[in-house]
This record gives sequence, structure tokens and C-alpha cells, in this order.
Amino acid sequence: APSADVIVLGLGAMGSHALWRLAARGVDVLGVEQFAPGHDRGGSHGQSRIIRTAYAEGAGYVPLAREAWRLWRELEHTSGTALLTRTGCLSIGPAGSRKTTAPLVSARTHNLACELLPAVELKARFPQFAVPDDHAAVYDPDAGHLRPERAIAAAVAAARAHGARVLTATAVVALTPDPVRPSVLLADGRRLTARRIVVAAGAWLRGLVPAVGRHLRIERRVVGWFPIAHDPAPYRDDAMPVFTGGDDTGERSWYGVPSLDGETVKLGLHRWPEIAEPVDLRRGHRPPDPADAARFSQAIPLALTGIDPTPSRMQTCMYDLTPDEHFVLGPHRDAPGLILLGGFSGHGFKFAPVIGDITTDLATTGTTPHPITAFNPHRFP
Ligand code: PYC
Repeated sequence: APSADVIVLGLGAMGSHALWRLAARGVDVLGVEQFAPGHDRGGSHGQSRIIRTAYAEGAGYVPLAREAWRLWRELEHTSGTALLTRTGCLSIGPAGSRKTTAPLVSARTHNLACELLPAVELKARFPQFAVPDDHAAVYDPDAGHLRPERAIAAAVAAARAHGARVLTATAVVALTPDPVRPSVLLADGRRLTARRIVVAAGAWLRGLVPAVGRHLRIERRVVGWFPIAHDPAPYRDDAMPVFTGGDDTGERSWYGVPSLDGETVKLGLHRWPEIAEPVDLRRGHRPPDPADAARFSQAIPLALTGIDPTPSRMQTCMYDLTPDEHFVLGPHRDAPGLILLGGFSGHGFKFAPVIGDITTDLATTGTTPHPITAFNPHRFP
């Protein structure tokens, strides 16, 4: 069986970038993926992902977002591939709601150049958005979108250029959290062992490491691409920011990315009350259907102007949510050779390269200069 100093399980967003950072920093590393890198059965696909800096989920994420941004540019340079487009981000909500205050807290804490736009100004500057008079928005200029499939391919290629090896179509059926030397059992009966095993299995963390994974809620989500009714120019990513909008109840809450194809705008809903079924975890998520399309028809007019509320295309993915929606990142309490990455709770993709760097710190020195105590895998009772 192949062996390496460090094994990375799962080559989605987090695993592929961990593979890259480990290999780039001289570690002998092997990546193991049950399907193929860039697949669409987990939570690492969808053509575009949002990156933001004035982070509404907590000011503690801002230094991570900045370092991730630097590493995204490094990966673009290394791979010769465009991955990050800066568009700015609008966070739109009732004036005084968390949507318009939380990004400003991060901006104030870290001296970021954000603007608060009252409804009148917002409508004048960005007529693409449906904005009631009692709403406002925060504009974060240090934001944009990423290309997830390209990024994963670039990270795996960069890792390989540094000597990383990759096993695809290789499923792991069990993981032994041995306190001295962890190992994994492959579906074909082989056992792999390493000094460190990085578990970056997304929704599959639940089955592989039940002690931590049992706290994850796995949810099915759908995103849609909606046709631009008339002139596409104002909806392209050189004229329109990425956006997140809604109210503080979470019941009405959406996000989206301007047009990359000149025909459609992407939109997703944060609240999508469907728990994944075991079959979804075996083969990837159930494909979209007409009931999914119907869910969007109310949201589109609330969010955007000039957009057809019937999607021309949809995709499903899996969210792996922790109870507090902060990440899981750190060693397993009983088996320090296992480094657990997971629970990215629908907002992790943008951080993938810095998560990969932190993983490399942990795998090589056992510690990291980045603040990760909030991500302690064992914080849930
Ligand atoms: O983190 O910006 C984000 C995001 C948008 C949709 C899901 N997550």
C-alpha cells in the first residue's frame, strides 16, 4: 500500500488546499479522494463562491480572510489561472439589522474601508437590487467571487508539482483514532497509516469521526441560475457586486453572484429546510426538481430587479453545519495524529488556502500562529 508522512482524506475545497500547502512546504503527502477532485456530490462545487473581508460572522475571521486573499493570489500566480474576481459585496437588510451592522463591527475593528449606503443611495448606485425604503446596505470593497472547480484543480496540480501523490476513486470505510499512529481502512481492504491524517471529508466527517461528526447537521441546499430579462451589462461581474440580503430572522435570507456567463445571475437561499438522507451521503445529493424551483419564485423579486424568477439551471450541494456555525479545525482529543477539518457551515470555501496553511502548521509543528481556539473540534457538549 502507498504510504506518506501525512495523508489527506478528501480533496474538496479544504483537502485540495491542505494538499497544496503541505506539499509546497516540503511535506511528503498523499491525497485520497472517494470520487475525483472537483466533483459535485459534496459542498465544493457551483462555479462561483463568495469571498468577503468585513466578516459578519465575527471580527476574528478578518485576519484569516486577508491571509486567504493573499494565498488565492499566490495560487493564481502559480497556476496561471484566474480564480478571484474583486467585485465588492453588498450586505442588504432592514436599516439597523445585523445585515447592516455586523460587517461594520468587523470593519471598525480592523480598519476596513466599508460604506453604509441608505436605501436612496443604494438604489441609485445599484438599481439591480430590490430595496425597500427602510433598508440599507454595507458595501465591502474587499470582496468578490472565486471559481471553486478551477481552484481545486489548480491546488491539486500545484501540490503534485511539489511531489504530492493522489489516489482517486478510493473510498475510506473506517478510520482508527489510534493515539499513537492513526490509520484508515480503504474499501478495497488495504490499510493506510501515517504520522498525521488530515480528515477533510465534508459531510462524510459524520460517519468517519462520530465523536465530533455527530454534532454536524447535514443539509441539502439548492442554488439556481436566473435569466437576466433585458440588457445583461449591469448584471455582469464588472458592474455588480456579490451580495447577501434578507432579514435577521434568517427565514428570508439569500446571497448571490453576478453574471459570469452574460445570461444568468446565481442566487441561493440560506434557509432550506431539508436534512440529508443516508443515501445522499453514499452517492451525493439528490438532484434538483420542480419543487426546488418553486421555492425560489418568491425570493427573486425580493432580492433583485430585472431577473426572471424561474431558474434556467439548478444545482444541489450539502451544508455541514456545526451548532454555532463556526468551523471545526484542530487535532482529535484522543488521537492527536488526526487533524480534523470540517463543519464549514456554508461559509468556509473562501478560507480554503489559509485553512490549508493552518493544517500544515499543525501537521509539522503541532501548533499555529493563527487564532483557532474558536474552532476546537471538541467544544460541543
Ligand atoms: O460565505 O458569503 C458566504 C456565503 C454565501 C452563500 C453561502 N455562503
